[in-house]
Amino acid sequence: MSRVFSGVQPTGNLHLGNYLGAIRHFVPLQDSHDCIYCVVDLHAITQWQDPAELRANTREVTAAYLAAGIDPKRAIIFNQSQVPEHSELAWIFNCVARLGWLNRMTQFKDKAGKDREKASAGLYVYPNLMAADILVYKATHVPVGEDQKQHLELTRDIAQKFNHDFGVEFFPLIEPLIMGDATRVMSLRDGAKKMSKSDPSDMSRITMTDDDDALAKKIRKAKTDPEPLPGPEVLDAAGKVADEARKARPEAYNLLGIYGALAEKELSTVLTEMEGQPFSSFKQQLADLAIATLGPIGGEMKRLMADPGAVDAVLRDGAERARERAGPILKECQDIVGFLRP
Ligand code: AQP
Repeated sequence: MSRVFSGVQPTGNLHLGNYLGAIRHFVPLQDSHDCIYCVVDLHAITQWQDPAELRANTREVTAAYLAAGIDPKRAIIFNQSQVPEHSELAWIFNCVARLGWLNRMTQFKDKAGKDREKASAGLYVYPNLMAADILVYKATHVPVGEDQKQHLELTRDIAQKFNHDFGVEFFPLIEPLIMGDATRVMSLRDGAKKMSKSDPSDMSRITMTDDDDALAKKIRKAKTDPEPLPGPEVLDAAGKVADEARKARPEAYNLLGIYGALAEKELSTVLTEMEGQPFSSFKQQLADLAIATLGPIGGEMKRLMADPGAVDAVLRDGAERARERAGPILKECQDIVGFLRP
């Protein structure tokens, strides 16, 4: 059975993009794969985190996994810092990856901003730790949002260089699993920017714990344009919206994509249903749908977060099972590198 690994950072404000781009896809994979889902707290501290909030956010992501339908008996759920094999393999990868490769990573440029000198060294080598997260389990399939594609390519490069340098076929070459239409959910305030935890405006994102009123309000106030909704004629032969059409109406296509993802309908179907409608009536339907689909998940998350002991027990059990898998792979890797294990 092939192995899946993915992770979400406990950096607060877990949002619809994290859900539609990643967490939602984790659930059905449990039926066909050996699944390992991590709360990546080591990644989170590449930028400043308040310690008490980090602990609370770690439980929040765990609660989101559980509320979305991940079964902790079948899949492994744990937090990264409790499985030290991740950091140990990451150090080896720091010595495999080339500076030139890291210099090309757009996420570092985005997150470091203008004052790169002040970014942490951890933020710079983040992709090496991400490669270690995946390869310490020899996972082959990685469900992530489209924004993580470049990091997955780097993971392949690291695996390939390691195998080549040491003359082995040890690490597998991974396959990104980027699924569904709404793989990149955009901000509700600016359709050119991705929905993100760190956007200063709470109105830019739908968070997974928003209550019905907040969901309705955020959708009602989402930025739009004055035109009625387009119909299926905007789709090209491959069933996609051409880049130019999307650029002309980014907010409209973002909301239509969200609707399709939540309703589990193809974009062509959504366009046929909504063609010619004004945003006011479409937004009402989207708000009703969001309340029906996301509301119960948010409610279950709140219930779980009120019982931290139960959430922690899931993480403890998961870390133990994760170490059972990662330990032998790391040891074999150390033998290949030439570390003496007396
Ligand atoms: N807007 C998005 N659309 C689709 N997928 C998204 N993901 C994140 N934003 C979107 C996917 O969510 C998973 C977990 O992401 P992460 O916790 O590692 O955080 P991130 O990728 O850095 O993005 P965030 O949540 O928006 O945080 P900030 O504000 O810090 O950049 C990943 O699979 C990611 O692809």
